[in-house]
Amino acid sequence: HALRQALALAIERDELSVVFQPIVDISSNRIVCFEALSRWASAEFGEVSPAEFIAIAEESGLMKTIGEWVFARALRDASRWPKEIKLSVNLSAVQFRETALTTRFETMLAEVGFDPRRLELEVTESTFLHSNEVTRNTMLGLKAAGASIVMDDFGTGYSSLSYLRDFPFDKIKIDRTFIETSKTDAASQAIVRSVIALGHALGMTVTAEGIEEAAQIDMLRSMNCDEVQGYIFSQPLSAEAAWGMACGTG
Ligand code: G
Ligand code: G
Ligand code: MN
Ligand code: NA
Repeated sequence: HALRQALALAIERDELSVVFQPIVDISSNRIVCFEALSRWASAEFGEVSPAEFIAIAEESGLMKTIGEWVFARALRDASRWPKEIKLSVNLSAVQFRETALTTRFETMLAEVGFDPRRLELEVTESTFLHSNEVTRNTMLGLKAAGASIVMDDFGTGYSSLSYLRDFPFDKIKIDRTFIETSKTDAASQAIVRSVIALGHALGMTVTAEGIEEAAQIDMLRSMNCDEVQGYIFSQPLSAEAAWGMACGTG
């Protein structure tokens, strides 16, 4: 409850920020995208993880405001990068339940002159758990505007192949728990290989998350994975550091 009250004041107190983690093309080894990840440095509670404060925002009606702030901030920073580098933003299930989301995002994109085709929107499987026509229409609207839709953390939570069939995803991100265990666990390795093949069969790009070792990149390359992300390349970076890296000076 106290946390909720502090979160309600986080924007005006300037306690929220956005950091950026690079996503690398596995064949060219170039940065193709940065994922925006939000951070909250609370005066009272210290660093609160997004896993925690996003959940609070969702339950307390703050998600719309916070989601929009994060989007605006990430866009502002990304608009300084070279045009071939994309921006990926995580969206909460709650944000999709709002019909006006597409229009507002389009307005914000137009304001900074950011091509919607450079935008990727990451959604988790929980988005579909209570999905309805509004969720679907919002997703179709964002896609029609030019953005790509990404299934995040694939393989965990309420994984359902019907979501891949019924919603227009452009990309799948394989959850890092499968990558972590694939060195020693044959089942994880078989799942990673199969999800890559499945994604490709559906015409989707496949990204692997949580890469911490070179051997994991080699394994994923042999499996034809498209993109990789993880601490081996970089931790999430400040806007300034991401800009340096995007421009090749980082
Ligand atoms: O950055 P970190 O690993 O702490 O993120 C933890 C979780 O919080 C991840 O699942 C990530 O997708 C989620 N997350 C981070 N920033 C945002 C955000 O701005 N919006 C939403 N909906 N989720 C976010
Ligand atoms: O769920 P989502 O993929 O949006 O979460 C991204 C989170 O994963 C970020 O909070 C980031 O800090 C974390 N992360 C990114 N790369 C790595 C990694 O190589 N190892 C681990 N353990 N976590 C990572
Ligand atoms: Mn994500
Ligand atoms: Na993830």
